[in-house]
Amino acid sequence: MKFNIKRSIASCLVLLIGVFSVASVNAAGTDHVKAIFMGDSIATGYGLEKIEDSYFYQVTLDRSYHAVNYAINGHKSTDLLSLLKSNDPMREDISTSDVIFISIGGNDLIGLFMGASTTQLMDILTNGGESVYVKTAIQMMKTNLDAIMSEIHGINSDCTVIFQTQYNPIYAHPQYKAFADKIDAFAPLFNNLFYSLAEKNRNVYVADVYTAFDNYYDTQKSYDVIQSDGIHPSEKGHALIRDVLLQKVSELETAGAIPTTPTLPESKYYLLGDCDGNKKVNILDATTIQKVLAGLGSFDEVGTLCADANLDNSVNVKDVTAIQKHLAGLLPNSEIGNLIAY
Ligand SMILES: [Ca+2]
Ligand SMILES: [Ca+2]
Repeated sequence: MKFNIKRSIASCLVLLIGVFSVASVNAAGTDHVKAIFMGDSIATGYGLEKIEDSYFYQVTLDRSYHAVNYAINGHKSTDLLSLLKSNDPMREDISTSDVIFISIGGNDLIGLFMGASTTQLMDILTNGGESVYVKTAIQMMKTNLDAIMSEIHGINSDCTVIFQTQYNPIYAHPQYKAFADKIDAFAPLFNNLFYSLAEKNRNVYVADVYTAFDNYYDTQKSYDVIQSDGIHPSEKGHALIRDVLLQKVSELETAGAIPTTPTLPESKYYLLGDCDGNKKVNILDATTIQKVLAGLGSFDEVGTLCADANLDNSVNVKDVTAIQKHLAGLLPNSEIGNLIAY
């Protein structure tokens, strides 16, 4: 019972691992600042070995936020706008949020390049920012960003919104790296849209991730902040984004634009269902419980929390079934796979 009481007052961290599903640990009655993360696969932590390496997780822990992540792999600005208009739980969370972090536009920019026909590609490479395709894509993203901001402010005009500029990953792309300088020539045209947005709207700010990556490339002579896919940030890249965001958060806290969570005893988190402690939930976790139930080993304190997959305060065969059903997609409202504070 002690565990449940602790949990009910603990902060909340909601994770998306691979698929879009949002669940939340009850954080009612807490004074935690509420943060929402949204956007694309940079924000989901796509491709990372451990979700703890994501900037989303690290910013949340650093500031003891109650955080919810609505990011979806592959999303462009058009997709984020549709999601904002249609997702009621997201709108509900926005209405009570203090700060929103948005990573969007990378797929608009790269998609323009990678989705181009030969004719379009030639036009882009020849004319850069003057290309009709680049201009059209920028105009569409501008329209979407304006609409995204009016949706958010329509729900909650007081929350602070931080847009992340999009870094150029193509220097590290196995296939397209020869075109990296071409992309770099018009990437600022996309990123300038965020600055215009911040000028036009109150409570809107920009965290300059682009420049942090660009400086890293120059000073470190390395692209190891990018994963081997040549697109997504690596563990180091997420640490870089984390630093840029925390710097901006500090400034905005000092300016009074973001509240700070009162100092609370440090929360620790466990991954529900991860019975073997490898930071993933898979079928081996169900097997681990079966072995312990058969007397082949035992759980320590955290292991016991992780193994109580159905959260009924005991570890038994029902937890094995719960993990199996979760893995089969049959328990959409389960908290298995979420980080839970204790
Ligand atoms: Ca595991
Ligand atoms: Ca149980």
